[in-house]
Amino acid sequence: MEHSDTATSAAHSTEAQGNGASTLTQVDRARRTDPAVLKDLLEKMLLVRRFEEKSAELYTLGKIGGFCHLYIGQEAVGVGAISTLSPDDYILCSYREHGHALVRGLDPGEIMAELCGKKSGVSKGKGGSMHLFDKTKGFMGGHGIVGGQIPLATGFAFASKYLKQHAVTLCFFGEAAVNIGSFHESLNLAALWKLPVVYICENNRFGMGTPVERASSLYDLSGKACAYNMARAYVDGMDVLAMRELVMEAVERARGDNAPMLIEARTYRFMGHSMSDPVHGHYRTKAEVEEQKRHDPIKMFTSTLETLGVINHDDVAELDKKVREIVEDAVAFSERSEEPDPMEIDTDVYTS
Ligand SMILES: Cc1ncc(C[n+]2csc(CCOP(=O)(O)OP(=O)(O)O)c2C)c(N)n1
Repeated sequence: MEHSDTATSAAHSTEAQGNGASTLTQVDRARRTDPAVLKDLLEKMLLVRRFEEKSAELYTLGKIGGFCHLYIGQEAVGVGAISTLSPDDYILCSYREHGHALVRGLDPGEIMAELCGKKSGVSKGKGGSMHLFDKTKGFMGGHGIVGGQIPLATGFAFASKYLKQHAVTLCFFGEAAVNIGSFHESLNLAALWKLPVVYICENNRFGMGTPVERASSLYDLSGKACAYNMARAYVDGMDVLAMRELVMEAVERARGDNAPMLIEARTYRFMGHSMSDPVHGHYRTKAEVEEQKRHDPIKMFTSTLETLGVINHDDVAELDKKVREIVEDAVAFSERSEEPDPMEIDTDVYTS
């Protein structure tokens, strides 16, 4: 089958639509970005990576129950995108959301406690890995039903426009979700009603063990927006700065003109679908995963910053030490925390 990488534009053509084909390198983008921002992006990607590595360890020790989907390999997408938001904006994600929650500033200890089912977790230990929430930070989950967050995000965008809050909603989902009916219903209404929402499809190439080519008739998934007269772009999801620049533009347009957008971030998952799945399985080879790791977003970004002299080897070691300590403190906090009271099982189901 041929890759139908169409560059067809929707009627709301924007400069951003050319972004996927941009010839700018990461070094070019880094040169025009504040060094403090660059360091912050690297620190956040490192924090997510170390947190996820620790989560894998705790899962193996049986301290994390249920499902646990890691974000290793995809860090540039969440970090780049969320770095563009204001405190009043909203974020909705799939179950692969530990990284998004960390970047949004949810407390690492409370996230870890949630993964371990503890009372001090962000969802009182009753949601687990797939259901991280913090209303005070506009972090509205963590959703286990594939694509379930897409109509909810559309509703948040509708509400914030209706209430004139000027908030933007970022909605993250995997590429398998674009074949869910409510994805199409949501995009149609968001375009029709001009809602301030940016849909970010994290195309990590596999829905569990199914490669995207076996599930979607269109390989350029951003092209799905054309059916709804919506702006769209695809972007290298391994490049944190390309991600940040594109989402910044999309967020500004959403906030200013109430124009929604679909972004396809092309990325790769280095781990298995969830912790209970093999890394390679029958659907990809070890060699393929190793080849993809050459584009590790953290290694590439570190090398860019070193090339430009923004950081040196010692700075990286120091940052890494700092985030490892944050993760260790998060684990210690979780270990100290109590289990939820069984009598709490049916509280918090409905709001009063
Ligand atoms: C409606 C629904 N169908 C099936 C499942 C089972 N399931 C869980 S994850 C998954 C794959 C989703 O892949 P994708 O959307 O690409 O996200 P990724 O896991 O790659 O981040 C499936 C089919 C589900 N949770 N919900």
